[in-house]
Amino acid sequence: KKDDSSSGSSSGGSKTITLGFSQVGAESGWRSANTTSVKDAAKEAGYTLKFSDAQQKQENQISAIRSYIAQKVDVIAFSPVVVTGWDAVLKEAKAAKIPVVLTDRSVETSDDSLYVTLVGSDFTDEGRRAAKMLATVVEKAGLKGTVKIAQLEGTTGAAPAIERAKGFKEVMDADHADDWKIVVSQTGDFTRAGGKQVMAAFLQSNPDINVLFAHNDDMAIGAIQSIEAAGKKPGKDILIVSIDGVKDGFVAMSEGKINGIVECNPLLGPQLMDVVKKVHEGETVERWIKTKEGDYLQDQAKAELPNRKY
Ligand code: GYE
Repeated sequence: KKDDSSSGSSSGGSKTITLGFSQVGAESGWRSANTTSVKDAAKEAGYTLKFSDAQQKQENQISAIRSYIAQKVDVIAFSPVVVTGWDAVLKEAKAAKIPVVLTDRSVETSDDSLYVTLVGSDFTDEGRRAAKMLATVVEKAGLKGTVKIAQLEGTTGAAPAIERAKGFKEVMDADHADDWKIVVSQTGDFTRAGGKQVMAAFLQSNPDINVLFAHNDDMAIGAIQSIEAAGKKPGKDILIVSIDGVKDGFVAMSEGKINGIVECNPLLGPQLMDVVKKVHEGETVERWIKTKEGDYLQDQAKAELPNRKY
């Protein structure tokens, strides 16, 4: 389909697919598991993988994508750190006739032809599930009076941060408008250090917080350190709900420090390689290929822990 006669990767005969993948960074346990999954699956599929880590910086992702275009890879895949600002580089890929597949996170664009498909989770739904889970957690804990929520947001402008907050608020406004309140909300950039630091500040400014909603497990784990340092019991004095379901999150949950986790599956590699092949062969694929996920409460933590692969 594609004229790649000048590409170094087409060594005649049966040619392997060259995939350029620009990863967000290594900010969380989720991300490390995602990176391993992508690398393993590319190897398994027999593709040549060109991988780069953008260290959570959009400009690094843009230059990685430009270099994949210059190298004439067959397909470009990337997990965009933020939703906006991609049109120019995506147009360059389109002009070079290199299909682009989004993984994990989405982009905002006025031109739908700039990417083929997104392989990833429904973050708005994860936010809704987190709010519904919090209702169960609050009831189980017998928490009376106003539910005073601190929210640790993911990276500002990133799809999972925007959409998880949106889904959570949607359920909160619909079902708990009278008794739930988000009293503080700030980004912890999806990292442990960020979660720790921002939670310490929250506890200073709003010592009456009784719930933490963290957009990922790593920030919750960081926050737990600050909660304990403040002489409070995470999971008791401050109820915690987070998203991801990495092993360390399950460890904290089995210790009673996290009350519930909404799963977000990072093992997208095999699905991605499948889609890359189809796209490369010119097959039509769905616009959004969603990942399947579950919800876990504290009483399931010990049983589920040995099953966690990441
Ligand atoms: O929840 C977080 C990571 O985009 C779904 O990014 C991903 C998020 C994940 O840093 O831990």
